[in-house]
Amino acid sequence: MQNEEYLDEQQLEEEESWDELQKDEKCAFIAAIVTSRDNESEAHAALDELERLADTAGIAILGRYTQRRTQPERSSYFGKGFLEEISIQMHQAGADMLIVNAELSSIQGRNIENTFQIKVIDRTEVILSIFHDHARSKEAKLQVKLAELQYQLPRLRRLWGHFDQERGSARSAGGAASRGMGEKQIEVDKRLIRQQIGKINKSINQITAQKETQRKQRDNSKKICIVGYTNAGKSTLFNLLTDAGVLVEDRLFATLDSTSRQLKLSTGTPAIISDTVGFISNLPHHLIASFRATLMEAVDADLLLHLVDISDERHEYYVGQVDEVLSSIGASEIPQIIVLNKKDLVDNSLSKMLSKYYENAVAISAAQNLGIEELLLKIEELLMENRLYHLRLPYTQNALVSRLHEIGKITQEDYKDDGIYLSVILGAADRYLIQEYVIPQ
Ligand SMILES: Nc1nc2c(ncn2[C@@H]2O[C@H](COP(=O)(O)OP(=O)(O)OP(=O)(O)O)[C@@H](O)[C@H]2O)c(=O)[nH]1
Ligand SMILES: [Mg+2]
Repeated sequence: MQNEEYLDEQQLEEEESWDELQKDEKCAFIAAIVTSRDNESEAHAALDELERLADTAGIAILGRYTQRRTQPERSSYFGKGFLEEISIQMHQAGADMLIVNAELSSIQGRNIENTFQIKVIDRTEVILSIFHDHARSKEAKLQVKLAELQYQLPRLRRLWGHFDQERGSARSAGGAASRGMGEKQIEVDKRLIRQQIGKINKSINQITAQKETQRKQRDNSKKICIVGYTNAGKSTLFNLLTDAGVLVEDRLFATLDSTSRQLKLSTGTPAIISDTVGFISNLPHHLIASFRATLMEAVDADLLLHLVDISDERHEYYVGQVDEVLSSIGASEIPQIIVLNKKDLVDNSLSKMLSKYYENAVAISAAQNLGIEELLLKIEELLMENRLYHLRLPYTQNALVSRLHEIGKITQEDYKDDGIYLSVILGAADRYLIQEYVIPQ
């Protein structure tokens, strides 16, 4: 039964209102501000990443520019002279738009477009458009739509600026009147967008509740979640471990949905492993909020496999960025294995050095099936956090003794006058059962 309060897939397709990136606009310049605090090579690496994002979004980059400034210009982000120069260069090169490596305010975007006749989009819009194109499931589509609407809401004035301009030039005497109409329209649109946001939130909450139920049903299984920077090889590893056949591609954000499968561990402990959406530095916060349901997979895990592409020289920076996202979603306390992937592409000495450098690290190649045995052993070790405990239990705790036989491995059992002496290997999750009976060593 279709509840009209909820958005269905068909509605989503019909309400396709994402027009920031037109499909025929395919050439761009990219630009960034470099401040005195920024490291030059980091700034260039960030522009490389933006170029990669643009490429994934189907935009060719014709030129890249940086401006040195102490801080961005409030009204136009870049300085006037820089924008004038860029505008000339862009027209000469036939570039359709400028991509800025930051999140622009509505005013900055409007000023750049109106004063310098440059169509401008920011990094967030590029990421949103990639998410938009890659979303397949109803859940992912809803989540992307929500992020898009939240991004558009404070920027409506800029979008309506185009409308006012057109009206103004068509009827020069009616400029003031049409500006007034634009203002009214902005109010109407804002209300409509807020309503839509409300509906989408309801639908997402419904999906979250369903997922919660599913999670509860598999509650006795250990949960492992593969996380990492986009393109690190998460889906490749997931497929290798589970034969799931998830899409693997050499492009950013190939995966937006989370997929879960059973993982067989040699101890026989039931475990569920999930592949999920990749992270990126400065992930737009609307996307983090919208993808809450998907990211819950990580928040809910007993163990994170934090995949790192060690063939990329920025790997250490990526680890920091992923940790930042993990902490922003409340997953920083979950035990992690640092999985150093793509070791087939680097020197043996580097992967060995990095395995020592990071705590709980294993070097693998998901594509070449190298190091997987060692990874599985590490997973078991961390997942179970198995430890040996020496206990003395009163005879009234007979039921607990039977329980420990079921869930742990008893290495010694002695029935003495003052109680039952047990030595038991137990996982961390069950430690609470025995805490008060542990004999201090
Ligand atoms: N050489 C090499 N390539 C790998 C390895 N693992 C993955 N790749 C390649 O890296 C690219 C990205 O792999 P994916 O598994 O799609 O990466 P992902 O982390 O799931 O990426 P997103 O879902 O886009 O965030 C693909 O071209 C893979 O073939 C590896 O061990 N060695
Ligand atoms: Mg993937």
